[in-house]
Amino acid sequence: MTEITLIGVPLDSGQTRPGCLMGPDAYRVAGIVPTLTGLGHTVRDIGNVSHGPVPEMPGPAHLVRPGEVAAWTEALIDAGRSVEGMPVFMGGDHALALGSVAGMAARAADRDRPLFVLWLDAHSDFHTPLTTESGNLHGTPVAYYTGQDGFEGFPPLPGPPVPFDNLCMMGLRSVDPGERDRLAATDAQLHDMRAIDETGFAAPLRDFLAKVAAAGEADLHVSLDVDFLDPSIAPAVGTTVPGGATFREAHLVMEMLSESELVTSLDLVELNPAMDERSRTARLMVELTASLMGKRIFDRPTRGFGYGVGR
Ligand code: 5AB
Ligand code: MN
Ligand code: MN
Ligand code: MN
Repeated sequence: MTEITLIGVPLDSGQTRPGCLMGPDAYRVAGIVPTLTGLGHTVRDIGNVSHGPVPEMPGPAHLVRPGEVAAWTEALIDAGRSVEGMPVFMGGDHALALGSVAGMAARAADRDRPLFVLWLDAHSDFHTPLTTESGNLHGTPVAYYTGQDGFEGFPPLPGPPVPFDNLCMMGLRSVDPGERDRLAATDAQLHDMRAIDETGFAAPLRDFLAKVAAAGEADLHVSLDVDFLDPSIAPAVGTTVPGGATFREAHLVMEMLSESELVTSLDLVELNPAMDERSRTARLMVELTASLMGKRIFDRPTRGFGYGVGR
């Protein structure tokens, strides 16, 4: 069983629509603590973290609250790096992943392990402060933690940048021209919905998990953006894009991740409770977290199940 640390991140400065700052409490109201303890885990909710002083930032004038995002990044690197067991970052918009992933990369390096990242999102979030048209920094975390230029004024990465070879994205269906070619030129494993329509999620996910397992002692961070899901099942997000993962597809992804026993940290991001319908999106995100943390229909072999290598 896993020691889980819930970290509330009431951050909504990565974009302009208010509401994401209620995310952590929406997960609590939707029962994330009893759901996870009911699966046999030890759960510690450390409450909501806050950030320190907001710096003056250089960079383009159209950036939305860059100083706040920089301050959050610093705070989240600190909050995550020293956690033993499994941190779950309850957002908050996706700008939280500048800090969560950078912190997890540093934590992995502290333990002499590589960090792998599974990015479940309609968007590739590969803008930099210099390429973003919207100015919304929730569209930039992947560029930050892979060490791209353009993040002047943000905290320097506290550990190694995440190598593109260790990054897998699934669910992509809204990639801006400014991110597309730069991303396609990398070694990241990019599974857009066009590809998923053809193969399903299982085959490419199995390949990625086999790669993580083959790395031996390694950490795996999963970043789950609500808009990975189809808006018909998950309406509570500012950036809905049609054609997302269905209820069963999303659960299958989580169940396979659980069976792999490889996941060491998680982001739950972009939930906007002000846009929810009777908490259904919050409850779905909690249910998906339960599937990731071992909730099963039937028990089945776990260690090495389907991935070639056990741990
Ligand atoms: B999210 C867009 N690419 O840069 C931009 O929801 C959307 O964290 C970013 O994935 C979406 O503003 C960021 C158009
Ligand atoms: Mn995102
Ligand atoms: Mn998104
Ligand atoms: Mn969004």
